[in-house]
Amino acid sequence: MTEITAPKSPVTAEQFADEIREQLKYTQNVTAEQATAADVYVAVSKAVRNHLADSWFKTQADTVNGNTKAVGYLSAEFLMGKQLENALLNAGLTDQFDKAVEALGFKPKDIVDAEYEPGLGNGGLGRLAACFIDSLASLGVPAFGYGIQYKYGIFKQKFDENGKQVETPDYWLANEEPWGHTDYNRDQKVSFGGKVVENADGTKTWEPAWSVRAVPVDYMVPGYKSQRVNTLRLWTAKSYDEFDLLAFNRSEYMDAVAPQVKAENISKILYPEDSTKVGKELRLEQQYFFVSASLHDAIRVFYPGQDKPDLTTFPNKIVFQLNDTHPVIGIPELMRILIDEYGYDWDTAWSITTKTFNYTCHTLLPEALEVWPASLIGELLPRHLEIIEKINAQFEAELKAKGVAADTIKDMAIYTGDAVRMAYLATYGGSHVNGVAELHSQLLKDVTLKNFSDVYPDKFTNVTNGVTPRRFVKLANPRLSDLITEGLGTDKWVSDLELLKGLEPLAADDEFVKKFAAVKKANKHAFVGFAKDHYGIDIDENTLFNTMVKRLHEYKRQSLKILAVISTYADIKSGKVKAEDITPRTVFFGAKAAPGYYLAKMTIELINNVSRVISSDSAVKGKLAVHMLPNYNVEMAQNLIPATDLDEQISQAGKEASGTGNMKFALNGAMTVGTLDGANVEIRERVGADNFFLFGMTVDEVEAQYANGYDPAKYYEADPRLKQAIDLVADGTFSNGDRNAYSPLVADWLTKDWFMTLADFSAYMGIQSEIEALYADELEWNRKAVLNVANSGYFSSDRSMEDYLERIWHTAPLA
Ligand code: Z15
Repeated sequence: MTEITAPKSPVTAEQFADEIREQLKYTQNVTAEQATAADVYVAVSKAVRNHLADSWFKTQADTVNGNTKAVGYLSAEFLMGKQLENALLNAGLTDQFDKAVEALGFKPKDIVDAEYEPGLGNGGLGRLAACFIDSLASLGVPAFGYGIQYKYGIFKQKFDENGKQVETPDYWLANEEPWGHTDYNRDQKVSFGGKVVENADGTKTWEPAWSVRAVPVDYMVPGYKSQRVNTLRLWTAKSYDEFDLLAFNRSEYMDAVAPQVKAENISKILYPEDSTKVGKELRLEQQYFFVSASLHDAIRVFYPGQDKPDLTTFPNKIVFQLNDTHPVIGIPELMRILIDEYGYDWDTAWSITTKTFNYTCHTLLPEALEVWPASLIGELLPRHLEIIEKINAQFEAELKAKGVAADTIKDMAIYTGDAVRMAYLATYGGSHVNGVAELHSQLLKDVTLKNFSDVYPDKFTNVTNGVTPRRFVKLANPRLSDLITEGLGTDKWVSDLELLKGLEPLAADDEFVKKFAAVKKANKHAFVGFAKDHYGIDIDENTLFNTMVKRLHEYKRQSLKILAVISTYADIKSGKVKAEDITPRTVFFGAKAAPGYYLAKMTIELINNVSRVISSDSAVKGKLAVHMLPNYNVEMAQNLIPATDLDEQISQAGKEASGTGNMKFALNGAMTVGTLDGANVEIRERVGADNFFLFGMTVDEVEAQYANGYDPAKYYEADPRLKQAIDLVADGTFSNGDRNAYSPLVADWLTKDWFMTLADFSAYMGIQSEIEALYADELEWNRKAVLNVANSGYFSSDRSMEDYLERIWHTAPLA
């Protein structure tokens, strides 16, 4: 990788202040005296964008003319987080910003806080996409992120007076949004419905019933010290029929705007499900909408002004990564474009298409692998259904020729006659398939996509996820960043995270470890202030900060954590644990539940009510506190992760594909309690078994239990602590005496418990005692935490990108 250093100081603080004043005056139309923090935020953001513009144009030109292939990252979600601080960092303007806004009479923090977080993603998958495009720009790899600019992002979560989750719309565009530029002149037409007619010459013509206008909104994606700025292109849907005159003349005024409503609905809202079923027509419309617009956009970019481009070179220009099954309709769409719009024959089109696409699978849960009813595809995209049928026929013939058994061929069907399996289509229609952690990729080959791996072993590979060290260390944890730089004698680790390894010897240096402990303490203190400001809660900073933040899902097992908390509560209250043996602890939960996910929502309600009961019980005051923090988002992550002592990664083994929170915590010097699942396995390998709190069943043990007929009630009867905890939920302790409040949850635990929370409970309680014993030795604890930081450099998304470049994309940074 060639490092192009950013100009030392593109402008002075005084010059930058003038640029801000100019923006205030001529774009915001307020005087510096009238300006509020919100005005200054917009002005600063536009001034920073101007600094990035030349690098952006140069990167675009080099992308088209250069000798390296670009990457197109197709993703229904990009969970970007706030932009300003990151843009300042990458533009090399952080110091100038601080001084300039102070000169204008503002506190830098108030300006940064004025930004509204764009929540265009649900969780790990969307945040991963954001980390990846950050790393691609930082490595200098030409890349486009392609997705949807939803009008409403992930819902805002509140809790009602009973502790139930309440969702409110996230109208993030209520105020001026300075980062996205709507490029009306680079629009694309996306069509739906209608029928396919066969022409005299045997070719097919799709006669769609309706079309929408896809208008791109461009976001600059600045690299860190790379002088490169890539593009995130998010499509928004507009109507072509601004006014239906016929309807208007019949004075059906409301009907006159119906086409606009229908068209603009497509990019109206992000589906709030994360690894749970959706299967709604509008969702398929969204998927086709952004994928079709993006493929046409790539042809426009790489073959400018050409009516008859030679698209056999398309796979040399750009390689598309399919982020989960959501964009997989891109495979038949590229076939259709090549055959129907550009006149290629089937085989040529297939050869181009299979070279163009690769597929990342992010799950092991069967319900998260999309399967669309053929009838729905047929209605919405009749030409695509034909193409899918033909792909399937070709696939079956190919399998037959390879000697695959007939019943196996049937099991592998892409098109079953009434459904289309998108994961299978992606596996057959692309060059590579990857999982997101070693264990996950292995399970894909052994279980989920076993038949495919048997026939196409070379397609399968692994790329372990990573996170960007810019946002999640440098920006989120400035104190630790300064200490790392001091310890290493360089700040190069920000773009070369394996350099953290150089901290390893310092774990033996008590003075360094004490400085590290002081950083953690300061971060905890800061979070106490953040929590007071944002949530109005009082936290005792002299407690162990124990955090579990992620989407609420049964497989992630928030239930296991809350049952353990209840058990500890009961033990303290009953005096079973002596006062001197108690490690004071504050447990933080953050989790959104999909609005239709009944048991997940009930778990949130339970956590809130456990929190309520514990906080009003003087018997545990100062010893145990639980907080369910509302609306977990990127900003909360950036504040809470650096303040955490112990993080929870306790999914049932074999269910969490990777996890990326686990990486953020390790890099910020938290200790992890976790199962052998997802990337936990690799984190533990790297940080060392002594520096990771492992517990619970392995994948093989889980499988054996399923095979033997798992009976959770057995565990309930066998462990008195578990029995007591569940009984307290059942007897109304956390529901003002109402014994029915949690009965569906209790019934599930005792009779189903699909993710074996009960089976892992005893081991989990056991490891918690070890954790508390170690925590009592402050120096030892922090020594291990330092070793977590020192050995987690591998989990940089820069490294993930290098792996994709080498194993899948076969491209390189621009010269
Ligand atoms: C999602 O956030 C993930 C997988 C999915 O299939 C969907 Cl629909 C959403 C997550 C995985 O659960 C998590 O383990 C992984 O770290 C993340 O994707 C990024 O790969």
